[in-house]
Amino acid sequence: MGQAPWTTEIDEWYRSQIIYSGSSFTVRTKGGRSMVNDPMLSVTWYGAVAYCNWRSQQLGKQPCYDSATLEPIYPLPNGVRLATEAEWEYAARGGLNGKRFPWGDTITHSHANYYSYWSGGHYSYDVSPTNGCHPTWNDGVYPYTSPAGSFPANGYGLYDMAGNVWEWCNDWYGSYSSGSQTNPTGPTDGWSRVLRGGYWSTLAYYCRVAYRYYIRPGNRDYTIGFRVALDL
Ligand SMILES: [Ca+2]
Ligand SMILES: [Ca+2]
Repeated sequence: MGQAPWTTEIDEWYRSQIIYSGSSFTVRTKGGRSMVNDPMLSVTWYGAVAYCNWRSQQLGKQPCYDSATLEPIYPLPNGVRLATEAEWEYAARGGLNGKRFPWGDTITHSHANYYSYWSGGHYSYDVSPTNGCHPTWNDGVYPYTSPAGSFPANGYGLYDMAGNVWEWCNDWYGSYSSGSQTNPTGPTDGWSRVLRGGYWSTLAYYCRVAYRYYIRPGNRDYTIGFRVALDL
């Protein structure tokens, strides 16, 4: 039996931007552009936290995840880890209070890498005159990610908190408690881990700083990446 016809397509779907030659790893080039400054993607939650532990080791910090199970260690040690969901949203807001996005209440393609609806579309706060995926980063070859720093930073100096790729958070996904909490670390157990921020082909609604998404931690997709946090 020959190679399944969908093998190439699946490979495309799961592309991480990293190529293994059998002896070494390199960052791939897409359409003549090196992806070295684009977000890494197609990584499971476990892959992301394994990276965090490796990075902690490089920096002489404590690992934040159990080396056998890769579950978070609580209280969270002072090492490299994924942001808690609360930390992520705090960081995304960039010091603004009650705004829909990291910069304000409306969104255009000058702010972020996302899918803009046609005017008169679903969301009145999506005011981009351009439509569909971002015209600069839509090169016809998935994924349409953009290099870090392609859009203005938010008030905390952070890039791409809205759009580009979904970002794994540390927490299990679950309902918020009714009472207020200080520095919550999420439910103690669950099925899915939190994703935040939307990606290059999500609508404005999903790029809002309050929008919560989730997926099984063993899943990977070329829309999902991660960003790390470190207590100083
Ligand atoms: Ca539009
Ligand atoms: Ca993002």
